[in-house]
Amino acid sequence: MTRVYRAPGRVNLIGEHTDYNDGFVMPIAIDRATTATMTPRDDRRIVARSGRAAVTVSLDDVPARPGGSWIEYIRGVAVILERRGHRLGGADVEIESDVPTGAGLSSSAALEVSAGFGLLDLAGHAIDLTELARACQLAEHEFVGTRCGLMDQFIACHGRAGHALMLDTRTLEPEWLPIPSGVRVLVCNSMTRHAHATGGYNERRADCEAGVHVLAARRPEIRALRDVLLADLEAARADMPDRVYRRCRHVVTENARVLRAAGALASGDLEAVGALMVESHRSLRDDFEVTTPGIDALVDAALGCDGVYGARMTGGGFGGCAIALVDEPSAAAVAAGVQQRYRDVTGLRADIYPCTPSAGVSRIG
Ligand code: GAF
Repeated sequence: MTRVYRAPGRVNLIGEHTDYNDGFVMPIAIDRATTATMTPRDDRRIVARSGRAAVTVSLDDVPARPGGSWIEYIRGVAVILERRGHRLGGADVEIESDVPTGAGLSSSAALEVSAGFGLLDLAGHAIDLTELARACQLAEHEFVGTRCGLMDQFIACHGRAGHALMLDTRTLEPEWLPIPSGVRVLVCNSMTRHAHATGGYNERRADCEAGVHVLAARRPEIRALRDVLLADLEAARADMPDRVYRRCRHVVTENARVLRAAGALASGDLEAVGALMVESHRSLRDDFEVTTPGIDALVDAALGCDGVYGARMTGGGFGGCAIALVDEPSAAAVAAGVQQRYRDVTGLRADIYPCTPSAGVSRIG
């Protein structure tokens, strides 16, 4: 019995670096995905293939220090699921994906979720998608070393065709927002990625935690930046390094932007959504410092084209992708215009395509 499982990548419309601060995010599952073709084995080995790479690991032999290769995404999920009481069997796993790796479109969550879903299904377990998302997030913390939030795994599990998900990452309460007809989200891949993205990500998270520590000393009910008002932050500004203050300012203002963007999207006010996207990008560039010159160039290029409501980086940053919210009839001209301007500024060729809001993980064969 061979089965095929599929989990999507994602873009995030707005709400960046807010998920590990108990805040708000607005991801969309996209029509690029990872498929895991899986056949059960009667030993407890996972024999995984991706392109020409093949790796075998045993579920009974978990190394104290994970090896840092792509197999850790699969092994990590399997180990965490077993730790949570789901006994699994081995499997041959063939991985294929059209989610570009290292582009900020969450290829890692697509891999974790497709494989984790498949392992649970092959073992006959009922699947709680939110529990699966949490197991995948923990796998990334423990086996890969990125202290990520839950956004990517959550949307890979729960994505809905035609919709963005406004998620409160504290309560996990979802609000599904239909993407209005006549508008497209263009994915603009800068084709660049910093080698130190994981380190930079974890440093940003540590800065946010340092800010909470200072703020909670003044107001003990503060548990996360989600609980902080701009006035709290201004009052505590002198007690923290300027860098920490600016990281916190990004998160506090970004949470407010997501809430406003949700209202604007629900009422079809695309101009307002676009303006909030631009503000978000500037905050990520100037306060959170996770954009790169290439990504800034892509965003500027998009904002110089007719038919663009807004544009911003998407995902963790340090390279990767920007997105642009565009009028559907202008999409092809915007793609060509952005490509041209980006090449003029950087000499690089950006990969640009519209994405279709898609469903989350499922068995497809
Ligand atoms: C990465 C992480 F995996 C997410 O949890 C999120 O923090 C995002 O960066 C930034 O918003 O994709």
